Amino acid sequence: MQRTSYPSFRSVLDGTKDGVVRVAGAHDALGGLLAEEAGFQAVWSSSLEVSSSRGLPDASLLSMSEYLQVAANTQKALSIPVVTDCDTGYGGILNVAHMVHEFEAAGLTAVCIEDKQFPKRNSFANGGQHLESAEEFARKIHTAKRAQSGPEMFVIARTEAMISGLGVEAALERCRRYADAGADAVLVHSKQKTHDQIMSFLDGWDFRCPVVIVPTTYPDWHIDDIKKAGISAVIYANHGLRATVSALRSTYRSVYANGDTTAVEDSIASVQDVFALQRFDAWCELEA
Ligand code: SPV
Ligand code: MG
Repeated sequence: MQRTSYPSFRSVLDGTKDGVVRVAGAHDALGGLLAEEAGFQAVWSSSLEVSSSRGLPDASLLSMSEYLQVAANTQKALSIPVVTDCDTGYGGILNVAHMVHEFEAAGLTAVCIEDKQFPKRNSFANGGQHLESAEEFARKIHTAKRAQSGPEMFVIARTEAMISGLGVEAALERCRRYADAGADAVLVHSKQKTHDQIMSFLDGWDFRCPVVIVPTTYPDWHIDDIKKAGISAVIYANHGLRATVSALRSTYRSVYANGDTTAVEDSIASVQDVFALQRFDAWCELEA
């Protein structure tokens, strides 16, 4: 069944004041359903996941409408909110306004934009990590907040300062500016192998708005310690995608190599399991 009601990301965050909102990356509704089943409180419609699902690099190749369609289809299947990774906002200031109008109209309740120049590259790509000026990006945030028509839309301002090679001070300066421009939260991204850089950021942060992190390269930071550090939301951005690649690769290889599917039967979901995820029974009832 498609979902007609689900909480906004803002209400989930407000309701998790003593904890951390845990968010899982997905590239479609099925991935979102599995994240919800596992207990996650929100889903990240990731630009890396969505472009990879098209066999394309995460380099601003897909259009806003293509990302919106994936995010909206994911949201329709879920009872938890989707946070959409909207890259740079798909262009300039008016593109950001258009983006907010369109995502809000489609029922999405949270968007994230980052302070890189369009076209951007994935944060873990070598080179090409060119920042937009802090002033211009603050204008994007201000415009995004002015463009929303209802109170729910949650705008996350993401700084790529430390991804581009700048230090913690630059990230702090940018995040203060974005918060003052109206951001509902800041996302501070790091590609270091430990969470030390994020801890230095938090030491200098006055928590004028909540902080979101993406612990891809520092995977050992336990959720209890993330919570103690004062972080509000954590995005496990691409683990679903990477698990999909590993699972499909080993399954296809086994089936091809063995000439029959016996060896994989115990490790793959049953067709009945898939029907349950589709809520097939509820659909059949509609027809009864
Ligand atoms: C994504 O999931 O697309 C992100 C996070 O933006 S990262 O891949 O770390 O840049
Ligand atoms: Mg992305």
